[in-house]
Order: sequence, then structure tokens, then C-alpha cells
Amino acid sequence: MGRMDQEGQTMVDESRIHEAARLIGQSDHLVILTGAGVSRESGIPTFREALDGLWERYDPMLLATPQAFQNNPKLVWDWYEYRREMVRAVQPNPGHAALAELEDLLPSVVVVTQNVDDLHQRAGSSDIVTLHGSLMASKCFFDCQGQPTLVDVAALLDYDPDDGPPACPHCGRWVRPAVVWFGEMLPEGALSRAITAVEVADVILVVGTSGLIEPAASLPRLARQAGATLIEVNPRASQITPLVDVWLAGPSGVVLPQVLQAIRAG
Ligand code: BV8
Repeated sequence: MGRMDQEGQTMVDESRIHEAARLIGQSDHLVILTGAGVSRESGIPTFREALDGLWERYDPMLLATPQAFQNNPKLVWDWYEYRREMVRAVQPNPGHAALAELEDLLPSVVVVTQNVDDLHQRAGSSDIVTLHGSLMASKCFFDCQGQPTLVDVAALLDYDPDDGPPACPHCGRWVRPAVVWFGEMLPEGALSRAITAVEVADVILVVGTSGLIEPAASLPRLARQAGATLIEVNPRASQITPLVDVWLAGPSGVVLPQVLQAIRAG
């Protein structure tokens, strides 16, 4: 068990930090797989917490579906507007920054994220595969001009935010968030890019995911089968923990800067 820091956080043993730094520091192809936990220290509640966090009235699993949107477009649209405002109001945390800085130290770094916020982008990571789309983008519900038919809502002059989802400027039907809902296929290009990346990777760094959502949760297994070394950063055990070589059981905003510092110290 690690020492406790002044906030009472369990500190991760130095030996594990240095073991992770050694493995990551010598990687030829690092893939970083992130989930909602990497944004937690920016102030964005995770899905697990959402059930009793800021979204206590809404179960993300029930609202993040095409059926929920068709049943109540304004409720779902307003929930996403609420989440967009939350993301706009926060900043990337030291965990996002450390992941971006790894690109200066290693030959190849790819971030494969389940998150729909734009915090990895704002932190400066340059090679990002977004498996579940983007909270900050909107599209025609029917992709009437082709997949995806993106719509710049800010440019819709006659749009009143109190009216729920805007009308598509092309076909007049609903505009929706450009995210992947439960029951929807992931964007073909993103999933195949992620699979290729984990098959080539020699080290996978899994940060802040419960490992419950498919097909993202299968990527660490795929990497393991291909012979990669797995490292996890998560204060709690996840579905991925049994697979990993090194588990850093602490918050990513604290642990990742420690790993980065250990790599720099070489
Ligand atoms: C698909 C965008 C093919 C939307 C998201 C039955 C019917 C239909 C589908 C299914 C079914 N059974 C299974 C499925 C597949 C389904 C699925 O996985 N369901 C689950 C419930 C089992 N998947 C799909 O539907 C996918 N599509 O499979 O298509 C298909 C089609 C039809 C039928 C069958 C198959 C689409 C999945 C994408 C859904 N969209 N997001 C939105 O955001 O509104 S997923 C959403 O939830 C997030 O994007 C995120 O990816 C996910 C939550 O997972 P995590 O990121 O892991 O977050 P979580 O809160 O769970 O965990 C946080 C972790 O952080 C914890 O471990 C915690 O300990 C840790 N943590 C906390 N603090 C910190 C920390 N870590 C580090 N530092 C800290 N400080």
C-alpha cells in the first residue's frame, strides 16, 4: 500500500512509477487509451459518478441513445448543451498535459480516447483517435448530405437555444450531437485506426476507464494478445486491471506527471 499525501490520496509506490517510466520510456509505439477518468480532475464527472453526480436526474446510459433523442429531443439536446457548457468552462488537467508532453520524448504516441470532450486536443496531443465522436460538434440526425453531415449551430442565425435541437439547414429535420450513442456503430475509420494502432503497439497506457464499454474495452485485450505490455492508471480496479503488467492505483492528474518526470530524469 502506498504512502498517503497531504490530501489523503494514496501515493503510488515510487518503484511502480519508475517501472512504468522505464517501460514507457523505451517504447517504440505507445498507444494511450483514455476514458472519463482522465478528465475527472478537470471537474468533469465520470459516467460511473454521473448516476449520483451532476447528472443525478439522468442516467447517461438511458439518455445517450437515438431512441431517447427521438422520444424527447429537447431533453436530450439540453443535456448535451449542459455538458458542452461544462467542458467549455474547464481546462485540461496536468494528466492531459503529461500525456501531450510524452510526444516530445517518444518516437510514436497515439491517443485513442472514449471521451467526447476536447481536453486532449486543448492539452496539445496531436495524434488522437476519437472513438465516440465529439460533444463539441453537431450533425444532421439523418446525415442528409452524407456521413457525417456536420452542422455549425453557432452559424444558424435564427436558432433559439430555448427551442431544443436546431433544424438542419439542408433538410430542415433535427440536428443532434455528433457523438456515438449506445446501440450505434463506431465511426468505421476511427475503430479500424484504433485496432491497427493497438496491434502495432509495444506498450499500451490505459488511463481512467472502467473497461465496461464495448468495443473500446476489447482494445487492451487485443494488444495483450499481440504481445504488448499494459500499464494502467486508475485509483480503482477496472475490468482491465487483471490484464495489466503495472497498475498505478492513483489519480491520473497526479500519477502521470510523476511518470513523465521519471522518464525525463531517465
Ligand atoms: C456498438 C458518447 C455495435 C455518448 C459513449 C446491447 C444493446 C446495444 C449495444 C450493446 C448491448 N450490450 C452491449 C452493447 C454494446 C454497447 C455497450 O458497451 N454497452 C455497455 C453498457 C455494456 N456499446 C455500444 O452500443 C457501442 N456501439 O457496440 O455498436 C452494436 C450496435 C447495436 C447492438 C449491439 C452492438 C457504442 C458505445 C459508445 C457509447 N457512447 N459516449 C455520450 O458521451 O453521451 S460511451 C460513454 O460511456 C463515454 O464516452 C465513455 O466511453 C463511456 C464510459 O466509460 P469510461 O470512459 O470508462 O467511464 P466510466 O465512468 O465508466 O469509468 C471512469 C473510470 O475512471 C473509472 O474506472 C474510475 O475508477 C476512473 N477514475 C475516476 N477518477 C479518476 C479515474 N481514473 C484516473 N484518474 C482519476 N482521477
